[in-house]
Amino acid sequence: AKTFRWDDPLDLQGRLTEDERMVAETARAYARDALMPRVISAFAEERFDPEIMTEMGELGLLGATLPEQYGGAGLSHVAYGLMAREVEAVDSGYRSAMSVQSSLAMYPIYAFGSDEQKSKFLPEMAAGKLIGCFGLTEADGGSDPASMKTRADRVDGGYRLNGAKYWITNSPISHLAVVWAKLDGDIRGFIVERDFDGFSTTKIGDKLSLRASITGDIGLNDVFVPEANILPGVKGLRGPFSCLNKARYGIAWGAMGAAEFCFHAAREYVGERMLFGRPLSSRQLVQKKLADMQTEIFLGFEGALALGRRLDAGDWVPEAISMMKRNNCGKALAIAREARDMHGGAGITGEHHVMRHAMNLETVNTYEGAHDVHALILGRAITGQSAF
Ligand code: TGC
Ligand code: FAD
Repeated sequence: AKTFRWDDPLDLQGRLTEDERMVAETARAYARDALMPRVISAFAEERFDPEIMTEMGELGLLGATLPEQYGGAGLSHVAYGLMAREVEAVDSGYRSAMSVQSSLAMYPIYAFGSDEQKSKFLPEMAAGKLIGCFGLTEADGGSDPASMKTRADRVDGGYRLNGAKYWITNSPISHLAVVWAKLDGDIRGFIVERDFDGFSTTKIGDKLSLRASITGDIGLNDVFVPEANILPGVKGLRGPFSCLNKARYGIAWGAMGAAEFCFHAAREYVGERMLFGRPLSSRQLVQKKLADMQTEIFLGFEGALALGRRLDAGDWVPEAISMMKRNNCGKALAIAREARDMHGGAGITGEHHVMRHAMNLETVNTYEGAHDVHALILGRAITGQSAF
């Protein structure tokens, strides 16, 4: 007779292809062996080791869904999601670095760039030798990117960019930034390289979340961007949102990876913790918490898997991505907080990792479209009325 697997109750593993299982195994081994030993000190010191990018590149974790010609491996969206699950089980900040490089910096160059731009940037980005960042958000209102003030003006041979971006993952260590700016009233994408005059980045300090990921601003002070560096293939908000679709989908998997780590940690802890003469795991209240966590995590993975298969079939709508990004981030955050509680005082230490996950997931629930913003995207689709 079949036995119930508490750690894979709906047989997720059994519905992956051989390639997907191999990718997940590679990502898991890297995450556990190379990322986990670094994370406590990186979080404490607000440090991101840039060599993580070249390590990920060597393992094929960057731009993996893109064709081989551009350094990718033509992998499925499901494989990409599985990588996010494994990396975020260690830290949301490391998954951020991977998401930004693959979905927000490489993808727009691949989807909307010229052949020259693709050949010049993508292979080195896939290798992690060139680090990219994505500049959409501005300080005056991240949820409303259409109100951006950063602008581009036409000049001889190219464009002149002025403005500022805020909350940009990896900007201080990036070699290039995909910057979104208004040109003649239309939002356009520009590849701004580190050595362009007038381009600057500063690290944002004192974050209490995602401390193992570097976040910064971008200053654009009369930056000349040559004609060769505008993304020719897209105009309007569809440009940045096409990238966000990919990244939000990956986050739906990643957030659940963090929650899954917390679930395993809580299960182990309560199994060993003796109180009132019995292990905590023998208590009804505690068992209910574990059952709730398990249920939400595996429903979340089911939704992410179903969505990934739709993306692979090229048959999907953005609202479905909003649903899974929103649900999985909100549920993961609640699970991480619950796991912290179940660890008692020990839960606040770095050693048990659960509080770090909860702190990180506060950001994950906000960036790439805040929890309530995705509710409004769904609400608009359900009612036909915009409540933004
Ligand atoms: P709206 O009128 O809805 O749309 C304007 C135009 O954009 C098109 N569009 C999309 N296209 C493709 N995919 C999508 N998901 C799209 N959503 C919208 C739409 O078709 C329309 O095109 P057109 O041709 O008709 O003009 O625009 P709105 O201004 O009303 O937007 C509302 C809202 C709230 C949905 C939107 O602005 C939003 O999603 N806000 C959240 C902003 C956000 O997600 N920012 C993320 C910044 S990047 C980031 O956080 C990276 S963190 C990375 C990490 O470290 O992991
Ligand atoms: P606001 O837009 O000011 O929202 C504040 C609150 O208001 C939220 O709760 C929101 O849900 C709510 N709200 C907004 N509109 C409405 C409404 N109409 N009705 C009701 N409630 C509403 N951006 C990038 O471009 N690139 C990056 O690489 C990047 N990395 C990031 C890394 C970190 C660590 C963080 C924290 C953010 C990052 N962001 C990045 C920015 C991120 O996308 C924004 O923080 C996010 O979109 C929310 O914008 P905001 O912070 O300005 O909040």
